[in-house]
Amino acid sequence: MRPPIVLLATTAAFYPTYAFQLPFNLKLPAFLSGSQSPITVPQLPDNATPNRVAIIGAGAAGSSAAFWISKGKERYGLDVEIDVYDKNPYIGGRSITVHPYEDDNLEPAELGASIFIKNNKNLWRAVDEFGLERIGFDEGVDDTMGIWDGKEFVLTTSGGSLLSNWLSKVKILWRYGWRAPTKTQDLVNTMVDRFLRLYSPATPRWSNISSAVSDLEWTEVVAETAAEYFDLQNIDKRWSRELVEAATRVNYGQNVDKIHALGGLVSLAPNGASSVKGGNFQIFENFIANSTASVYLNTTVKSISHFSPAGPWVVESTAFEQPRLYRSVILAAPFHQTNINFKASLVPVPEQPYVHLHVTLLSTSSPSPNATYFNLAKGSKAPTSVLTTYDGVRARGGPEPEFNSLTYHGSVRAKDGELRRNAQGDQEWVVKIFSEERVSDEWLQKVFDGKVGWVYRKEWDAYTVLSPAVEFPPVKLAEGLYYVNAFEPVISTMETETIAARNVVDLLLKEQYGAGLCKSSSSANLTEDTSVDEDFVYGWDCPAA
Ligand SMILES: Cc1cc2nc3c(=O)[nH]c(=O)nc-3n(C[C@H](O)[C@H](O)[C@H](O)COP(=O)(O)OP(=O)(O)OC[C@H]3O[C@@H](n4cnc5c(N)ncnc54)[C@H](O)[C@@H]3O)c2cc1C
Ligand SMILES: *[C@@H]1O[C@H](CO)[C@@H](O)[C@H](O)[C@H]1NC(C)=O
Ligand SMILES: *[C@@H]1O[C@H](CO)[C@@H](O)[C@H](O)[C@H]1NC(C)=O
Ligand SMILES: *[C@@H]1O[C@H](CO)[C@@H](O)[C@H](O)[C@H]1NC(C)=O
Ligand SMILES: *[C@@H]1O[C@H](CO)[C@@H](O)[C@H](O)[C@H]1NC(C)=O
Ligand SMILES: CC(=O)N[C@H]1CO[C@H](CO)[C@@H](O)[C@@H]1O
Repeated sequence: MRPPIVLLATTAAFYPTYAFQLPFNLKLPAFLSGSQSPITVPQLPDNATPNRVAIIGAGAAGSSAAFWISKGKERYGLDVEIDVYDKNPYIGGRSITVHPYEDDNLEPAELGASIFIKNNKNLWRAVDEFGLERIGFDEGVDDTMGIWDGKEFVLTTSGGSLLSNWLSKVKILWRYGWRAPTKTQDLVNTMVDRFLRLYSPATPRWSNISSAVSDLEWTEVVAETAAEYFDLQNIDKRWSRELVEAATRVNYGQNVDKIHALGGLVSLAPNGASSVKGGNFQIFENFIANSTASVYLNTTVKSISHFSPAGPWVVESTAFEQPRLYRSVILAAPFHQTNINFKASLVPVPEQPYVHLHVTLLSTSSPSPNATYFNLAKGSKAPTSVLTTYDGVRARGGPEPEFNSLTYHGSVRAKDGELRRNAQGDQEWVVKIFSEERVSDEWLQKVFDGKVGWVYRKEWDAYTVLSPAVEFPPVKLAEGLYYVNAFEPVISTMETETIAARNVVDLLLKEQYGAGLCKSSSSANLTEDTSVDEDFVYGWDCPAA
């Protein structure tokens, strides 16, 4: 029987269209690549199901998916075309920078995802392989950190922020005793050890998230709140309600009695946090550049339909006048935010709330925030990293902190390192504020003593609300349709998105091509192999066959 596709193909409905070829196959719609219309090359598909994969989203998940498919292609000698779509005009999604004063000559600041750690082996490896440069997150900032409860600082430390070096703060130990930090460090280490299984030759592979969570022995820590978990470990409540909460609020905008314990532990892990000089998005640009994907930016995918129960997928986007056919589709964006009209029967994806976050970047010539605002004595210096706890409200009925975090991030500098001075000849610092509500210009002038230079605001649906959970979104929405961001309710980071993408690609290559990411991926019994190289990163490297 002739596949129905041929009938439609003769109506010219599914001719592929090739637009302008730019570096790394960057294809922009015609209105971006000059006034010329895209050149249409009519070409009948040689069979009903073209060897083509659509990836929707060019953030950490989608860009790495393109990279992983290319790795698998190379290893198996597969012939697979890859199209990546993103509605944004840039690669990186929630990873993007802005330049102070929108001046490209100035060192940019991260507007979204900022930090990753050495144990984030995909990102770490990518930075090395792609010749990018890492910088310490708080490099050159000699700051003091305070935990603000809306009325007073429940804790202040000097020399480094909680973000990068939380445990080495002697004052923290004094306040909470030795046991809480030591025990917490053990719990974080255990979580990290389990996480590292994801890079081993015997990494878990999953077709549903519960199975991944169970393989990583995380079932318990995603099913209870951080508060419950730390209480069960007999850890001082003040420690979890103040210090752990400062970490969960700056990392995930959520309190310890709401966020799951894994979210709490991950928030405490950033020891030695790094960023990429010039912007983390460059990792994702390089994933794409080092793949064989064609990229369609500023292109919205409008609908996805199933051609016939066993036939190809039909993807309608703003890049092409005609829909394009695919053998498989990888959805690498939060399902409910895509506004894609799915005209097919899918495994239902439960509604997933995201934290709506206001990010305010600004420059100020005030070397520290207004001490009076923080009820400090006149003449004293307020901390330059202000984290927050909700415990003032919860336990003492006090006022709510007006922001989640307020952190200084070094001086405004030119790319050559030279300090930029404002019209008064003063140097300025870059400050980042995370808040649930918009912070007004008046508020900024008050908190920075009237010395505010540039201000930039952005609202994000930043990350999943990490509620305790025993059920997760489906990874496979239908035959040939895969969903990377199903992993986000477990944990939402750039790194875990690259891991979730790797898993989906492994699954897709297996199911659709009888292949995989690594040729030797089926070899069992590697768990026992303790001789595995520390530097081995599954996917980048493959176990010896
Ligand atoms: C302020 C902030 C701070 C953060 N801090 C950190 C941090 O320090 N470290 C860390 O690891 N993570 C951090 N995160 C989380 C991190 O950004 C995310 O976990 C990660 O970037 C998600 O990547 P993704 O590719 O899954 O999704 P996204 O980056 O959101 O990519 C999805 C892409 O899909 C595109 N898209 C959606 N619908 C369509 C459509 N219909 N057609 C075409 N394209 C579509 C979108 O335009 C988007 O570019 C932070 C996030 C925010 C917002
Ligand atoms: C999830 O996957 C595991 C093994 O991979 C399987 O045993 C289990 O039945 C799956 N659960 C669901 C709900 O599909
Ligand atoms: C993106 O495309 C739209 C039309 O779909 C156009 O109006 C807009 O200017 C483009 N954006 C950029 C940044 O080029
Ligand atoms: C500092 O904060 C206090 C209290 O909010 C406010 O009254 C004062 O005006 C601020 N100082 C400056 C210089 O803005
Ligand atoms: C794995 O180990 C078990 C027992 O240790 C053995 O029976 C089995 O054959 C091994 N499998 C492979 C693929 O080596
Ligand atoms: C698919 C692809 O382009 N892969 C290349 C990525 O970069 C490495 C080294 O730079 C090349 O060896 C691959 O061929």
